Amino acid sequence: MGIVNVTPDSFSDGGLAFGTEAAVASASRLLDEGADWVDVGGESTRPGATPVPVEVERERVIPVVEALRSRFPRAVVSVDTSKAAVANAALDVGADVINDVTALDDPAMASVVARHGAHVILMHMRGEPRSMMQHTAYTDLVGEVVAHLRARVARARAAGIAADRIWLDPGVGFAKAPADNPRLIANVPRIAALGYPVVVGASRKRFVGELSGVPEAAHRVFGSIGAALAAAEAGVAVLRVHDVAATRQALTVFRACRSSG
Ligand code: HH2
Repeated sequence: MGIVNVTPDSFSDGGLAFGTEAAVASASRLLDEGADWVDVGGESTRPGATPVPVEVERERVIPVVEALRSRFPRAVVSVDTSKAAVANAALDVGADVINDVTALDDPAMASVVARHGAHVILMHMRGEPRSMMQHTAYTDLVGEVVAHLRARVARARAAGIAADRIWLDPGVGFAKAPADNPRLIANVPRIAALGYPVVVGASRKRFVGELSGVPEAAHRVFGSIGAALAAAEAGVAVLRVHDVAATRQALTVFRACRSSG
């Protein structure tokens, strides 16, 4: 999954894909580089980010989804939103998946997804992006993440979202202390044991920079590849990444080696 941020302030590439044309060009490049899926986001969820009003988010995202749908009919298109109104508009113009970092906090979200027969990514987070880094204390990190995701799956199922439309994500960097992130990647099998495919987004994140001593997010490609291969080894179904060509190349070789034993 290649990341297309239609935002002026995302943590690693804010402003690069701001505006419909730039976002579509960026998605087109990611698909050329080997992405199967593009994730379009109109609101940054980096720690401390200020929420964007629904109208603004809708105006950023919907024209991009419309353009992608007509130009790339075979690509999977997800919209990274936690607002049911934005999700509804995006599904109306052909988005396939809602990537909800709050895992259905908006009371209308589950029914919007169910009504469209869409897919949904349920991600683990505590609090909201503005305050999440004040909620990083766990007594049993993996157990608590699994329990939270299990509860959100129950919410999705109760609203009528089919089991084969649900994806889970441990939420790397969302209300997590630095050491929690590699731990969650190593423990992907415990999340997958809930019975749903797992998505991981570690690309360019702060823990990668802290582990490798690289302060600049855009320079964390090599460390991000390390996280991506560890996640692949742990069994994730989808990697959410900025650097598609590099990740695709690494994964191709990784898989060839893994399957040649
Ligand atoms: N991380 C970000 C946003 N959306 N969705 C999922 N499912 N998993 C993630 O790990 C995830 C996500 C990171 O936030 P943002 O500040 O918007 O930056 P970017 O989109 O460039 O990664």
